[in-house]
Amino acid sequence: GPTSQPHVVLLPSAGMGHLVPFSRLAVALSSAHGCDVSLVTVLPTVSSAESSHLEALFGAFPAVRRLEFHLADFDASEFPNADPFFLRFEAMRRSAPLLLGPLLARASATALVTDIALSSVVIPVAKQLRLPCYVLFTASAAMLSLCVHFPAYLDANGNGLVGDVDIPGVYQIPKASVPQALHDPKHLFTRQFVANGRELAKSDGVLVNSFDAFEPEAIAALREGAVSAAGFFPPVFSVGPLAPVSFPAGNNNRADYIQWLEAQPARSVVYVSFGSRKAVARDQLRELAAGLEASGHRFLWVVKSTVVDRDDDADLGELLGEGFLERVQGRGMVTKGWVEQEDVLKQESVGLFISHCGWNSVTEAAAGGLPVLAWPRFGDQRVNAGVVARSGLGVWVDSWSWEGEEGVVSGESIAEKVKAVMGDEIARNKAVSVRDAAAKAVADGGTSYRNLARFAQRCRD
Ligand code: BUP
Repeated sequence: GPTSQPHVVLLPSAGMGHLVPFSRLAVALSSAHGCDVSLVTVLPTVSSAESSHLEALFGAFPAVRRLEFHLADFDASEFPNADPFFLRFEAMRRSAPLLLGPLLARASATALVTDIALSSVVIPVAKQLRLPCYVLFTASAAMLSLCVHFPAYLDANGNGLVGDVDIPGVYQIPKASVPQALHDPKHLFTRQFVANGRELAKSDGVLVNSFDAFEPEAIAALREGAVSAAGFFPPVFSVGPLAPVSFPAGNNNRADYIQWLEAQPARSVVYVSFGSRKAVARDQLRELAAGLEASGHRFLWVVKSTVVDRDDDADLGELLGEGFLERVQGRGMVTKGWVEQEDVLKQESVGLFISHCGWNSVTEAAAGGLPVLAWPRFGDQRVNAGVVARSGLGVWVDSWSWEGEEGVVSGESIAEKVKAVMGDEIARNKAVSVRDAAAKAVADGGTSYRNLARFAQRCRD
């Protein structure tokens, strides 16, 4: 109601890649910037990683309130074979026009931050309620610039064939880096992406988990209005890297992989993770195993062989090939479950991160000054890998295969590259410079610090 105090409602969509930056933002606004914050949740979550994360978050930060969003019935049979996370986005998008307004009214929301994946349906709901509506873009600023420019790009290319995309004021995204789905105008992801891109200009501002020194071109071009066809764009709040939320450990037992990492020499371990959302093909898993073994380096490898973690009952030994686990015992640690990546990246012993370049992982590597060997696979990951290479955070062998490509990268190529980057002093120093720039951005008076304070001030006004 009109007499209640300012109340910021945050609305994430599905998947850890979305939930993680939202919970970081929730804690930052609530703990450091004096905002009353609620986080909207949809139950049941798609993955069990999300449900454990939410439980830990609400347990550790009781000031962050939980608002449950009940979805209308949704018939998924219209989208055979669709990714379960996209299906959840779509279910939320369909429920928002009718069900979100009442939820926000009941909660006496005074500002809303919506996930980019829901923007085109949520912004009109907020407008109707006269509620200031901001968007949290959960990927890179480069990807944000693509999102803003892409509708105009399609309008100008009536034939629907997508080639290299030259983003005004930014740089060219090569055809191969444009997310696979966007090459098909009828794809569910493309329809959502274009609708969201068109609607963004009507938001009250866009937050992005990046920092000015990391992505100078994209952030400046967005701010200057150079990217949008209208020549105007709402304020861009680059607030990254958002600080990880640390949950007090439930017990005193440090995880086995942390104990193992603590026992290894400085910068001797390769950490390998391809994110939480997509399985790696079995052939490729075998080659990766061969590559890590042949590199001679120590490694910690998080293996994922199914799309949704609840379905993962594969046997590691069988998955990685006869005798592999025995041969690398002591030198390589392989785990199927969730690891606390933040804790891993903090370890002195970790010297390289082989990453799919999910944007959260990239920002975490940047904050830690850990060199990245980029191996993007699908979605926005090749665009993010471009940021990794440009910024000096890491290296990207862009000929390595990605979604839709037949090839498997051989164990020999992987071993060779791992050896090269592990021994590359210059690469390490560059990653450390990125870390220093990130620390400066989030420190008192830094660009990200000021942007977040400015944003919180608006929410409190
Ligand atoms: Br896997 C894994 N532990 O075992 P991204 C991930 N994470 O802490 P994604 C763990 O989840 P999208 C694990 O630190 C990061 O914060 C990781 O987000 C954490 O990739 C987050 O890196 C994963 O953006 O999401 O999951 O592929 O595709 O939505 O970007």
